[in-house]
Amino acid sequence: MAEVNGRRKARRGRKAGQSAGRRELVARSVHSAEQCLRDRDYGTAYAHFLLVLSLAPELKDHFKETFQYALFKWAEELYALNRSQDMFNCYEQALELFPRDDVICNSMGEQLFRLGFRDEAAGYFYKAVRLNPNSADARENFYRVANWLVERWHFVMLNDVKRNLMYRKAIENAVQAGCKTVLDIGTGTGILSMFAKTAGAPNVYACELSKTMFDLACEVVAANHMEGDIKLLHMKSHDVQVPKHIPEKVSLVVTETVDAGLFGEGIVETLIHAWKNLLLEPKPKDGSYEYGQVIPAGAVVYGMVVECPEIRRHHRVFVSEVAGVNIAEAVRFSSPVHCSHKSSEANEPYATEKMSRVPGGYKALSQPFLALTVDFNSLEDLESIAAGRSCRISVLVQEQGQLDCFITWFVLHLDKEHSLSTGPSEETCWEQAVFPIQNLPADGYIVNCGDTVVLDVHCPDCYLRVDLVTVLRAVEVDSGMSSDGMSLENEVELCDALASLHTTHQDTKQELCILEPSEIALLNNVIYNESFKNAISKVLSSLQPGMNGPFRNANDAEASEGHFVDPLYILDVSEGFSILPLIAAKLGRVKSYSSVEEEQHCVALEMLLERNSISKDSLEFWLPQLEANDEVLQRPKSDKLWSIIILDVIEPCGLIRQEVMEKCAIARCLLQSGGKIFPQYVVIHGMLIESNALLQESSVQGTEPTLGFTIAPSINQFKVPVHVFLNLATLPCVPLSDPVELLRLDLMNPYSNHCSLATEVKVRICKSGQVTAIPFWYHLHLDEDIHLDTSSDTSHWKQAAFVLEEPFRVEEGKELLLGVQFQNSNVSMTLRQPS
Ligand code: 44T
Repeated sequence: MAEVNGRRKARRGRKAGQSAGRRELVARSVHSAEQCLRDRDYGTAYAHFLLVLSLAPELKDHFKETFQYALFKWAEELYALNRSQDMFNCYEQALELFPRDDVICNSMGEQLFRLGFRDEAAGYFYKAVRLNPNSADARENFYRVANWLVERWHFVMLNDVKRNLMYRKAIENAVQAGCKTVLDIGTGTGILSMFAKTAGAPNVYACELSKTMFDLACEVVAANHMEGDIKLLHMKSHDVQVPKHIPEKVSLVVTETVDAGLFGEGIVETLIHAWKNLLLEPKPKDGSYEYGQVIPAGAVVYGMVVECPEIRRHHRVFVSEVAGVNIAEAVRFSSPVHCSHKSSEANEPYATEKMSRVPGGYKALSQPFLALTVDFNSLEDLESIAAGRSCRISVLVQEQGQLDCFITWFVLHLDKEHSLSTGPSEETCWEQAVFPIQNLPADGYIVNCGDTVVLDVHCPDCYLRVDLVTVLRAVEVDSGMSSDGMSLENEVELCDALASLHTTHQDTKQELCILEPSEIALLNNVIYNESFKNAISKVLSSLQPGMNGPFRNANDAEASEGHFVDPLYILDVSEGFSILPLIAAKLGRVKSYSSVEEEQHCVALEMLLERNSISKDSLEFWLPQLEANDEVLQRPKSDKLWSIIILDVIEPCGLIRQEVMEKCAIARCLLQSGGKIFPQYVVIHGMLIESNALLQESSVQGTEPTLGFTIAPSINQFKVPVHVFLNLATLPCVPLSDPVELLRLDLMNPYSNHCSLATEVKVRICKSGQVTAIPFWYHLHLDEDIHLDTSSDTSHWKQAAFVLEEPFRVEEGKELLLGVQFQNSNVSMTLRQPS
């Protein structure tokens, strides 16, 4: 016994000694950590804190914020050193210590996001919001990724009763006709699988490649008490193996892995793989055994030749001069959505638009033509498409107009009785694929009645492509070219050769510069560029008292004065391609700094400089001169200040750019006396509307549209309050108030905005109804007289809308109070009755 006690004592003594040692180690480490923080040695400080908090968890509360500070500082350094793996390891260690800390979670998400790991980032933002629903940062971050993880069309499709009914009927018919085993490829929220199960299919499998959608499907299936009935797999169908993942080949594949261009989600490869590996043999002639089949059974793609000014101004630079700068010859601007038979894979094959909602509308120049048919139940047919089967089609022009684009849509034949059309004049949630036409000679776009447009339809990399081959003019056809015995085929080849001769000849001198559609719209926007030119000249003349009247060219200025004159400095920090520095340089005695980043943008600006005989010295590229991209806002030279700083305040999607007020605060300190920030102030405008269309895109509207299944609560977790990229001019809605000014952001005095503002404005109701959303747009005031309206029909900006959590009933003639909050560049709104 004595011995046992002795041993216990010894252990206790050792323990006491250990704990004293531990205390001392902790104290020393705390001391070192704090010293390192003072020395800005964040890596070592972080390591010391890690040790402290592992040894003494009771200190976690006390040191939480200091620990976070050390972690974030060290993470920044690791990021700058390109040691992102080390950075993530630090975050993971930190989260082991503080598993329920929303700030660390959110910060981890931000790091993942900026390195491109969006799925993972979303998980952390989501967790941060759950841990602390009041964290505005985490919420905004979550909204940003939610938009990307669960695309808004999921809501639209789930709300589309016609589509849901059609799929349900087709699946019921197939199951009742004997399909026992079903595989749902790209299950999304699992709705088609649930149709199959409810129709009586004994074995239902489903696969989904997106982790977020797979998790959602699991939740939805459980919410509908079918978790034992549907086997969900988080994988691409191509990786599904029999019997490893599913025990048997299936008799029915259901899928809706189609995009606006039909093939863009890879349905051709998906079904080739399924026919070879996952489906029973196709239907035998005598129907004697259980066979495999696919819903949809097939599809027919239709096309049309279209005139559409809105698509034209986004995909083709058609102005030859921009506020005094000639852009006609030196550079060939082109949209990334390319529609020529020489198109390379780097190009996007098509844009998508809901043609019924394109501002300014469109005009059909031809009848719809059949472009392609595909039988999803025929492996042979699928393989011929994958092999690049191409089809040359001649389309008769029936209306005079401009050849702006081809559009395509399709009819999805689910089975013999049920089909869905995605056509432009259909009541459908679908967009159409748009193939803009570009690079014709300026006079080549006009087509007349009787002309023939020759095009190729094919599917080279499993994306549908429609390429213009040539236009046969009615006069040429009439004058016997096709009646001299030459077949159309040969004739077209001839034209083809001529056409490509024509373009290669053009290519030799011009520099190619590929611009985003919104950048093209900006170049075409005369009002935007002229407004900037006028506002810039006003500031310049106020700062150069000697220079009255029209400005002289930079060269004249130097020549006439005969000695070195100090130029005025102008900085343009617009995102993407901007020609404003050239417009400014052309005004004379100016040194313009452009912050374009892409090589092709720099080259284009240099070519335009030369072409416009502007002195080379008057344009500088700003970013390459700086050590880091986030240091754009500095003095032009150590002893100089800027006369004008142009900030890009609004994103093309209609939101205020992140950190713009912070940028303003810095910019303000870099301005010479009398210098200006453009825009000087921004006024946010908005109005109350009732819009069912916006609601449909915003969240699943109960169980009715999903035919009784409970899907809404799960997917609506990904609902976001602010919708972007709207065309307000064509959004189906009823205005319930006049437009009102909501908030003024003063960029010349950014401190008064403090990055966070809140006001309440009175709104008069002009029509009774349910307010569902508040669209908003901006007036950018370059000065007191000149402003740009982001909702105008020449704008390269789209609009945004704040969708209310619940519709708000309003009565005509009454007044309401609309609260507007602006924080960290995010706008939110609340509506209430005046008390
Ligand atoms: N867009 C429609 C596409 N998937 C619709 O991860 C229509 C767009 C649209 N899973 C406006 C309106 C509309 N194996 O969750 C996705 C995707 C998944 C697969 C497993 C595969 N081989 C695939 C391929 C895709 O399937 C789901 C649906 S795909 C797209 C559907 C309202 N803008």
